[in-house]
Parts: sequence; structure tokens; C-alpha cells
Amino acid sequence: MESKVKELVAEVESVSIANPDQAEQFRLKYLSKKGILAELFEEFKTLVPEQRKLVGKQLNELKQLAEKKLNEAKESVAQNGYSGEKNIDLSLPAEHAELGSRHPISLVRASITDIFTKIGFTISEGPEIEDDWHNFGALNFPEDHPARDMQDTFFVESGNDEKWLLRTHTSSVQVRVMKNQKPPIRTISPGRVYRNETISARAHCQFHQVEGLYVDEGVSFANLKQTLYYFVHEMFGEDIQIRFRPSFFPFTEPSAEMDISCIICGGKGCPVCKQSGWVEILGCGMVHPNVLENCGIDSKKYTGYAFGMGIERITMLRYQIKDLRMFFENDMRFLSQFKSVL
Ligand code: 2U9
Repeated sequence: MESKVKELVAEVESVSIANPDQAEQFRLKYLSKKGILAELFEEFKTLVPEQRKLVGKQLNELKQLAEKKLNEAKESVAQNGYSGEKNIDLSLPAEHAELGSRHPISLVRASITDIFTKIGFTISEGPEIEDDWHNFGALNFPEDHPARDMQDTFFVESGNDEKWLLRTHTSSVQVRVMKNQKPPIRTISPGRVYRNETISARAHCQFHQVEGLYVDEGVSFANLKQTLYYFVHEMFGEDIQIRFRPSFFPFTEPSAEMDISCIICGGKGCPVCKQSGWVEILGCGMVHPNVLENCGIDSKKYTGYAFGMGIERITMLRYQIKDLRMFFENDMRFLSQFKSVL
């Protein structure tokens, strides 16, 4: 019996317990009422008195060893958890985790906001569901303007007489800024906007804008031009030319659209600029006095400039993306190409 107990000591020492199942198997095998130790204590009773002293000591040591082993294993499983697998080599390197990437629209929005915050513009954000006044009324849209039509704007059922809609531009955010702050105001508002357009390679019912607004005493069109020069040179490079064409918006007077020399062909003419050498990137103008007054700003004392651009358009130019729908399809083959610019 003495040698049997010695063998069992070695056996118990070599057992490895990695999870609760193995702990229970160990308990049943060695420490339960029908386990090996119970059997040995029964056998012990049959020993002659001279042997009892030594074997009794050995048996008690074996029992203590098994109990200690079981308690330590239970504690370790409770503290560290277990993987459910046997023989895990914890020193192995972890499995490769696939890195995510930023959406190209987010990358370009970040570049644009960085450029403007560097020269003192703050960032303003606001709600995507707007009332008619913040989206149209305050911005000098006449009652019969086509943008106010169901064909062009998504209206939200409100259950009462008030008109609610998905904002068609982020100018509504800047209306809120002008209502709540006194000049000088120098802010940009990036965000998602919605228009009831048929989806195609060049148009979508949702897209992203960055609009800019600067209101103070003595703000002029020359200030606007200089700020946009700075923006274009930071965004597309020092060699890029700009030009303004007269335009019309209800919220600015005078108004203009701004083109840059084609970043693909340098102005020589190519399919991207439709052989003209120029591509349109934004609209701008001096804030209409009615808009200033609607927002509680004295138009005799203050003037302001504003501009707006579609982020999708800038992104398509920057990365030569031909179909605007790519931005909204979440196709990993498209999105993963922007990893390197993370
Ligand atoms: C306030 C007053 C005036 C923002 C402006 C434009 C011209 C413009 C378009 C560019 C492409 C919209 O995304 S787009 O379709 N925007 O041409 N936006 S001036 O004028 C403002 C803004 C806020 C209070």
C-alpha cells in the first residue's frame, strides 16, 4: 500500500486542471465518497498497527495534496477564466486583428475642417430634422421657391400645422448660430443633408456639406476671395488657379460659383473637366441683408460672407471617384482602399 500511495502522490502532482469540467473530474476521481482516497482509507482500516502509523501519515498527505490542488485550480479558473480548450500556449502571439479604415467622406471632412479651424473658424453642428423657418424662411427663400416643394425636399409628418423637414443644407445650423451669438461670428458647419433627388452616379438623396460663415463689421467679398484662395491652396496645392462666375442664391447677394483649375490635367483639358480646364467646387457670396435681419443682426452695421460645398464632390475630385453611389454602398472592396491614409 505504501508504494501505491507514493505513485498516487506523483500522479496527483502531474495532473493539470484547466477548466471547471476537469476540476469536477478530478474531485470525483480522488476526493468523492467513491473516489480513490475513500477506497484507500477503507483499505487502511485492514492494515496491521505497525503499518498504520506510516501509511496513515502518507494517506493524509495525499489527501491534503489533492484538496490543495483542487482549491488552487478552482481559484485560478475563477480569476483568469478559461478558454475551454486544453493545453493552450499562452505565450503564442495573438491572432492578427483586421484594422478598420476611415470612410473617405470622413477623411475629406476632417481635412476641410482642419484647414478652416487653423484660421480661427469654429465648428457648429445642429439637428438634421428642421422646421421650415430655420431651413427656408430665415434664409430668404420666397414662399413659392421650388426647393420648398415636395419634389425637392423630404417633409416629416408632424401631426400639426408646423412644417418639419430633413434639412436640405447646413445653413440652418448657421441661422441658429446667428440667432444665439453676437458678431464677430466665424464658423463652419459640416453635416449630412437631404434632397429629394433621383439617385444616380452624380446625385444622391443624402450627401454631406461644409458651409462657412463670417459676420463682422466691414467683411467684404475680397475677404471671401482670400479665404477661399487659402482653402484651395491648402486642400489641392499651391499651383491651383481659381475663378469666380456670377450666380444666384436667395441667401447671398452678390453670389458666385467658384471653379478651380483641373487638378487632373492642370487646366489643359481632360474628361474630368470635360475639356474645359476648370471644375466647379463651391458656391459663395455676401450674406443677404434680409438673412442678417431675420437672425437679429443689424445689417447696417454688419456684413458677412458665406460659402458652401459638397464633401462628396471634393472627395470624388481628390480620389478620382466616378460614381457617387460608392460612398453609400459600404462595399469593403471600395472602403478598404482608404486604409493607407488612416
Ligand atoms: C447663412 C447664409 C448664407 C451658404 C452658401 C452656397 C453658396 C452654395 C452649394 C454648394 C454645393 C450647396 O452642396 S451644394 O449643393 N452651396 O452654393 N452655400 S453660399 O450660404 C449661407 C449659409 C448660411 C446663414
